[in-house]
Amino acid sequence: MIGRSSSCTTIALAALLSVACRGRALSDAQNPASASASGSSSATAESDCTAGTLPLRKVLVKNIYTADPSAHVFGDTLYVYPSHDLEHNPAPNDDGDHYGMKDYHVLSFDHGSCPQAIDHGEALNVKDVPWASKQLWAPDAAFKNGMYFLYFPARDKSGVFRIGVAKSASPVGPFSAEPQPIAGSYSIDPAVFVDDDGQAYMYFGGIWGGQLQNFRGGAFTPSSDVTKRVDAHGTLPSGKQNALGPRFAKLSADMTSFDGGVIEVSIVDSQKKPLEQGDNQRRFFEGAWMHKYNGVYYLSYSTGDTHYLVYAIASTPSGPFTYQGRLLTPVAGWTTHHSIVQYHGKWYLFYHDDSLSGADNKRSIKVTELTHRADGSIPTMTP
Ligand code: FUB
Repeated sequence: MIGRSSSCTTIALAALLSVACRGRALSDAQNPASASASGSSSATAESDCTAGTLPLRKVLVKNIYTADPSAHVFGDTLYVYPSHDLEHNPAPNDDGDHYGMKDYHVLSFDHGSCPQAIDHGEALNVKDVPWASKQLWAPDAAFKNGMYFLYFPARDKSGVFRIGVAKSASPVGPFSAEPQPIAGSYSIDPAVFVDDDGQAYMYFGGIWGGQLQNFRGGAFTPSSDVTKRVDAHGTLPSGKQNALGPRFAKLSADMTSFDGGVIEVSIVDSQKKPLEQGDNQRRFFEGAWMHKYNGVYYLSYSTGDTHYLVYAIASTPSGPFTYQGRLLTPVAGWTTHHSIVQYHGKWYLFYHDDSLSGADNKRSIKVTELTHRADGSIPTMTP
């Protein structure tokens, strides 16, 4: 695989090799593109570390731009599956064409005295996905029966976002893509949650450039204006109507298809009234994530144009979810996207910002600690 370093290919050796993979000079941080071209490596400088803890609220990866971090613990190792932002400067638009990502890199963290991100190099490239044309957006991963699954959105050859799956025997890839997107999938930002009984579910969807509003009738309907969405086709609900919710599907036992139909998740307020589309401080925009704490299902997501990460809770994985509050105040940059993971007894919120580049489409992942109060609520964090 292009960009993969032979010294970082097998995760069984990751802890050992992390020393060899470390030490990329800080000057790479000022030029991620040049560092990326030279292949995989660790990206965190020793000076960024505090012994025994993940480097909190600091740029975790400096050799490439990374975003949309989906964190998972497989075995005893913390892995992050991010988007890989490119060193390019296209004109921004509401369709998100400036997020033109072409491949994925998987990261792992060596939980030594100074945990650091290890970049395992290219894990999947859009040219190796038979059905996809462009824009490898926010991915996620799951493990079942000895196999690792990478779930990812991309535009198909006709420009419609679908969700694909790729498989590997290794958590860091390389991943081999299925020839077709998951039947019945659409839009962006898959998040796969495996419940205590082993059943896996996918949450997905995103409005505006993520095209969720184009699937209100089931099939894709083009929209003439993705931000105003007031035409008869592919439009968002009006401000007082119920907001579009993330989509939810049960995954089949082999993890590569939906078992049954896709349903829309309802997010309601404390009076059990569905959030309205015009309530853009609270309604779903994109970037759904699921974690479970003390038997309660926590759905968290981005509010998009108001730039918050917020959460809602339910007693079942399909909801309805009751809105609770904000997880994270706005980061530097337009997009905000996260994951929540428990690792070595602590809970963490992974997120991204554009502090390294100053450009919306060149983001860098960070992490901060997340806590649950005695009543299960989560204090609002600041980036
Ligand atoms: O990274 C591309 C898109 O930006 C993601 O799919 C969204 O969640 C937003 O972060």
